[in-house]
Amino acid sequence: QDLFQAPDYYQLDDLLTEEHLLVRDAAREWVKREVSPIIEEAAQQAKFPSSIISGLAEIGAFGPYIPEEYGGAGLDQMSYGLIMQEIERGDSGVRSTASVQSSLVMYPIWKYGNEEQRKKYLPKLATGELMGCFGLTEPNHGSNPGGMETKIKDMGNHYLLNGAKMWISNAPFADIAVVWAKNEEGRIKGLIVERGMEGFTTPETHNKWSLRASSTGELIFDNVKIPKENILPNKDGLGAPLGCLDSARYGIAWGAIGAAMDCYDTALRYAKERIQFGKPIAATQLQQKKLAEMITEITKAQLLTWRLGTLKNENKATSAQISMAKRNNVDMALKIAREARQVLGAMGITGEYSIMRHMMNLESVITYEGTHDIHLLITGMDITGISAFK
Ligand code: TGC
Ligand code: FAD
Repeated sequence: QDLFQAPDYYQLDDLLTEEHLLVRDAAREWVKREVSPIIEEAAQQAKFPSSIISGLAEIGAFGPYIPEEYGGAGLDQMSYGLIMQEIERGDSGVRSTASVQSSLVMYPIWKYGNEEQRKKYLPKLATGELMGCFGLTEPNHGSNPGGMETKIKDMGNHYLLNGAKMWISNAPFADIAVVWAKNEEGRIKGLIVERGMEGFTTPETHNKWSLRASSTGELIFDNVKIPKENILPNKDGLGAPLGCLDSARYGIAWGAIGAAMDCYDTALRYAKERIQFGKPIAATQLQQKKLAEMITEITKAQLLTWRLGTLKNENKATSAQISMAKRNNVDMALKIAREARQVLGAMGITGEYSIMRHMMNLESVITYEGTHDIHLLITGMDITGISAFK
């Protein structure tokens, strides 16, 4: 296969620094070399390709913006976004692993943990020596995590954890889980649960048609003893896990552009090569409409996301702005995947091409980290000042 084409219709590369371009190109080259050749097979087999963990660490995908003193790459938010874009060009499931490790495990330990917790866990998470997962969603509480039933009880020298989390990325193989549970006063606390603690199990969720190269499971807590030093002391309440989601949603906004680029690029090449009625299908107005709309939507998403990156770098991005970008870009990518699949005709349904895999993956991406509906209602709440959730 040729090199990835990178649509840059509005010369956005001119707005990036040398460092951004270096970081992006290193991630792009790694994805092409290490992810593209193996990902279709991994998805077909529904197996997480654990061989890529060390490579993800090497390109800085685990904690891109975590300071170097804790083993992170010490990069800015734009670089973080560009890495996510390149990884999701390969596969949303691989990007999920990086998102969870960076924004949902390393971020809360860095922001809400104490110095001992940071030093104990972050360097090993950055190299992939330790892998983590994030337990917020429960069987009865998905969009409404504030209703969670998982709870901790103070036993004097430790806490006792009981409850269950569901749909947890990386759970089946994670070494640690950042888990959100209510204390006896009903206040949400973050805690670090380690594999091997008695009463803690992580059964795998099977039969997914989406995100098949990502491993998903449950977290079951049956009277698990949690040492007090495993509680994240510096923030509690629902705002703590939601703060982590802001960081992950920002990365997903970039990642979705990567998936869309790959679908567009594949459809464009195919349309130029596929001859029907004596001419390339790219010569027909209908296929040109599809391709022209795809590049228009990708370009709009790139501009929105670049601006969001600059706001993030200045610490000025609001949660509502992040929601808008996550919602817009994932929807854009899913629509492009559906259109691109049709450009390829029957070939589009096979694993010879990446489009159908992207399309199925994006059905998860449009649901996790806040559904398409929830992000619309977050925008609605932001512009009207009225919450539709209450
Ligand atoms: P609400 O009353 O609005 O807020 C409660 C407290 O939280 C604060 N807050 C935020 N803080 C930081 N970031 C945000 N985005 C925040 N949104 C709200 C808020 O200020 C308040 O603070 P305080 O101090 O006043 O208490 O809460 P609500 O119960 O009405 O719910 C709001 C809602 C629906 C928007 C929220 O619950 C939500 O976002 N639901 C969606 C759930 C979700 O996204 N789950 C994701 C689970 S993790 C996942 O999917 C990982 S997939 C990863 C992968 O594989 O890539
Ligand atoms: P529900 O909340 O039951 O929603 C069902 C439908 O109702 C949706 O269409 C929703 O938009 C709609 N709806 C809900 N409330 C409203 C409302 N107020 N108004 C209008 N419509 C509404 N979670 C984690 O904690 N950690 C993870 O690592 C993780 N990984 C995941 C990986 C995968 C592959 C998937 C699919 C999910 C993952 N999740 C994870 C869970 C994910 O965050 C939830 O699935 C998501 O938040 C939605 O919750 P739900 O599935 O329970 O849907």
